[in-house]
Amino acid sequence: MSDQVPSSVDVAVVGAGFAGLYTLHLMRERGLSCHVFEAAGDVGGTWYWNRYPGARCDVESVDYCYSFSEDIHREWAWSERFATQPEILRYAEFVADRLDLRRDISFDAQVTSVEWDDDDRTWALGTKDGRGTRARFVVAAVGLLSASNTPRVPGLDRFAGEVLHTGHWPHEGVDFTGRRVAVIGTGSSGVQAIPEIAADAAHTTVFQRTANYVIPARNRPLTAREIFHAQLDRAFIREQADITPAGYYTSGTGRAAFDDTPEQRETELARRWQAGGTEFVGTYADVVTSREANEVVAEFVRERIRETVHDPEVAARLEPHDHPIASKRPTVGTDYYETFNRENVELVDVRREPIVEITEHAVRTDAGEYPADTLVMATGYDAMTGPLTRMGIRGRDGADLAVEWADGPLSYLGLATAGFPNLFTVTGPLSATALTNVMRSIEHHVEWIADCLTHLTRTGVTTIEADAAAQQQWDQQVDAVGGYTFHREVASWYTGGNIEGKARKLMMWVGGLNTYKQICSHVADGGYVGFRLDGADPVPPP
Ligand code: NA7
Repeated sequence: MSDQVPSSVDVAVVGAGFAGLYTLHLMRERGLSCHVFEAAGDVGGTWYWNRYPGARCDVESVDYCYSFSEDIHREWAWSERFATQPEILRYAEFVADRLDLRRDISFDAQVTSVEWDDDDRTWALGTKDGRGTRARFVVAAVGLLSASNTPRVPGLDRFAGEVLHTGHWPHEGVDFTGRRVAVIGTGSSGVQAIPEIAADAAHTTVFQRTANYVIPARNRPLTAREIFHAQLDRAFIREQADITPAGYYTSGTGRAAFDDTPEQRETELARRWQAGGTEFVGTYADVVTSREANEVVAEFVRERIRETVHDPEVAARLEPHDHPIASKRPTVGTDYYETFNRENVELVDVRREPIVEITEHAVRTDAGEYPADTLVMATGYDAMTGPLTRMGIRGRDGADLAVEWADGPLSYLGLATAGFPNLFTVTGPLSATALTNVMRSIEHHVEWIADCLTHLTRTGVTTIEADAAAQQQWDQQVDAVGGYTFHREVASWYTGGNIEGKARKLMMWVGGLNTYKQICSHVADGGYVGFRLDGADPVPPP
């Protein structure tokens, strides 16, 4: 770990999750001096904080890892199909050790100001505790889901027991034995945590705002053969990142739902439901573009809910009806629906009976009071923009990123924003991320940025800045492509609709990582089309 912050560097990186770690490694390889600032006490990013019971990745572990290094790929073996948070964190630590990264990372260093100085064309970064540096370039590797969202429920500060957020879980863990627990939120975090909490707690009350489609994980240990193949197949993994929309191999049928007969559909969906994992939702190619196709898959899930949950009233409350399946991030769970058959578990639909307030010892809805000793907020994140707008970024002429983005994020390719020269985002808003295997998005963005900085350094260019017109065109393209799927219309963290008062805008390119990578390559190959180099007119298309 580095307590010594250099007074100036070529590249300052914010965040030591998977994006920040790879950025540091690649910058070193390119001969650029680099320093990383990380708010947490160690590496891992989202996997450092999300220590709630049951926390796992919903992408299969053999895909949720780096592919850039032959050595790392060969030396690491995952133990389960869906890795647990502790195992993923160990992997991040392993990579940090293997590449000797910690010596250039400052921990417990929350960046609170990032200010552009036009005179000497550098950024000044400052942390909450007064550390800082100057940097030619800044890479914000802050993750999509790192700014947690705690809704302003009246009386929350009066609650006498512990209030926990899944995204900031106590490192020492929590013993729920004998406690009455209230869980608010049934997204991925809630879906994973609820069965584990219910197994230990005296009583668990689940407050659900939107019923979700929960696909069984069917998690299991990986076989020796699977581990061997995963270690062998790095080239395959990288190739898939280039040719598939999600950036990894998926076993969808490639057919439209109505290409199959009803019997074939039932058989195919049942087989995939049995296999588990998010691939179930990708059974048919038109699931996010055809309402009828979507409804077939959605109804299949509802039938499984009715089949699993004994109390028909509870089952009805758990059935999702208000959004298409896969229009929000699909959730993968273990024994989620089964948990509602437990005597000590209660489900409250807060659309029917809204939460009015939190009292000292209970959650009070307009229909009654639910006693609780511990409150678990599984209420998600101010996703994608939150980590960036909370960082005090001020660009050219003092422009405040939070103000510029008040009506939604603006970015060219999701990599850079007009008015903020020499600042790059990894998995930033309006890039190809979130719907992808984020590991592949991270690798692509970091490599693109590293190539860009290498080019600028070689050619003596001191500033690069997205052109406002190119940015606007990209914005329109993201929106137009977004119109082909259901993601844009649904209130979720993809659109900012999960948070009261947040501007609604689809925040990612849904046209596929493969297509996005080609666009980014054309931009670079054309000499950074749509960017202004050293303040000159934007580079036109070749
Ligand atoms: P999510 O998926 O955003 O889920 C948050 C949950 O909290 C969701 O059920 C929300 O309901 C609920 N929520 C949020 N605000 C409130 C209020 N005010 N009242 C009641 N319920 C509320 O976050 P997660 O942490 O579960 O998962 C994030 C990602 O991590 C996930 O997509 C994976 O990629 C991994 P809503 O559905 O908005 O009505």
